[in-house]
Amino acid sequence: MGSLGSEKFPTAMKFSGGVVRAEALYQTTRCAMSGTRFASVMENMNLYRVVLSVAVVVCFAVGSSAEGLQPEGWDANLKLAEAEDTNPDPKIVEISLEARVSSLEIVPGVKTDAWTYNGGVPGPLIRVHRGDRLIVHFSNRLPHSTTVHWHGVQVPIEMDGVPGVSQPPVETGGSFTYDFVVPDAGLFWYHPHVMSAAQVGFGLYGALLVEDPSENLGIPDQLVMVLSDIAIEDKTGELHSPDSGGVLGALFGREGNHVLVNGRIRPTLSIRSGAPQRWRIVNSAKSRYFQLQLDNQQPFQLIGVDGGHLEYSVEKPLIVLAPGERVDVLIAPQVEAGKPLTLINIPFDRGFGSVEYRSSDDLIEFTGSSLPPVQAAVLPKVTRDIPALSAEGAKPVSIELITTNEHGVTAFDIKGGPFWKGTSIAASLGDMQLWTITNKAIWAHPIHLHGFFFQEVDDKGVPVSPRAWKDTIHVPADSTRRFLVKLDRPGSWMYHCHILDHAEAGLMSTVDVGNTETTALHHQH
Ligand SMILES: [Cu+2]
Repeated sequence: MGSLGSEKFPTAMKFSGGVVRAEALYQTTRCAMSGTRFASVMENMNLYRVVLSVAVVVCFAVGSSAEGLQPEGWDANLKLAEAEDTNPDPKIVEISLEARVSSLEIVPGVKTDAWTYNGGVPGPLIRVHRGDRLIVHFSNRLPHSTTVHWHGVQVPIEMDGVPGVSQPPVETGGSFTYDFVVPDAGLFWYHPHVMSAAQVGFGLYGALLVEDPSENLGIPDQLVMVLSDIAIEDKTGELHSPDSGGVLGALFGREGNHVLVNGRIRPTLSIRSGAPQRWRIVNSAKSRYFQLQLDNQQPFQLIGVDGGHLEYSVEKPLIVLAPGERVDVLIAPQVEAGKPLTLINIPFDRGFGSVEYRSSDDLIEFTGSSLPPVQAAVLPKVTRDIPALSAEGAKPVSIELITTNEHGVTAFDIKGGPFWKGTSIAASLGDMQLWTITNKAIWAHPIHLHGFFFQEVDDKGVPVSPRAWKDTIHVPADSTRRFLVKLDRPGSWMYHCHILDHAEAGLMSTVDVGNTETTALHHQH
């Protein structure tokens, strides 16, 4: 075992940064997913356009992008800065990304030396089209080494941003060029994989929006929301120490004392009541779950999750996002005159201590604009052809997430594969594996697999409905979850809890696909 890249950080955080077995195998990124089926979408859309245009005399030109219905500048209080594409080639997006400490006013009245990408929390929104090549000239001006991991993007292993596995850590003053094809549409995100609980907690995260040029839902009023939290001393603006609360803090998973949407505390948006909006949401918090509700109880139409659209859209009164997860929802918020509508976060029960004595947080306040309300907006139903993976012949892999107590120190462990003991799951290239993850802890664990999408299945191995491509799965306390995954790209791929304190307290290992020349000890059948 070699460097964990954490010497400059508190010893409590020593399990940082990833595995040290280095292997860089290359395979061109490719699209393993089938495209969205649009015929039925368009059918619904045409009906929807007619209804809308009659109701508000707004004309949607068929074949061209529709005009938004919201007032000018409606999203100004929430809009993310966008990374500038410096490459004239329409199929290449080339950007610069610098990690640096910047003084920001996150809590009103005080300055915080946050860790940022390009000076912002969150970092800039990166926008590409499916199939584009993304080139990121990354430079590190932080006082510590770092990397950039592209959460959910099916990159080749050497672009995965895990120090010691896919690349050396980028030292202070160093740089690295990430260069890969983005194969799938959806909302993804980027963050460090070195001291990730500390670095993400200090502000290092950003969204990557991958749009499908052939998609047309006819809802141009779109918000990208990066949900997070941050731990700041309110009087001084100082960041809390990443090891605050000691072992108990790590076991629970440290949550910040301020909840942020796109780096802002409780922003206000002036909107046109009843006009449909599309929200792309990522939970970038290092430990906090979000459970979203509109305080008028209006349901959301959930059309997509981590890996793009669902098999079919579903109506949800509440949206739960574990750390690392994303959703794509449609909503036509109804705002009454003089009565604001609030998007709230209801404490989600992720185990011991997570809901007791806690109240809801206000995330965004919507007020009604002077524009006339839009009546009878029918949200389009979205469908996608997602072929069901089959458990027949799949190799079973059993993972137990346990709590340990050695020498009086409580920690987490993965039975069979804690990474610092040099074990991992082995797979042959192209294997279909059926993972059974049993959580024996008193806290939930959102488990993220790098490099692949999977399908959650029931206890008979049948994909749950609606079928979805996922890369992060919520495993409640004292529960079991299963998924099927086709491991068709070589490399040593991390899987870990996305409560980043938990990952560093032991819930982190790899699945080694193909001849990675690593010490994979467990091949479970
Ligand atoms: Cu966990």
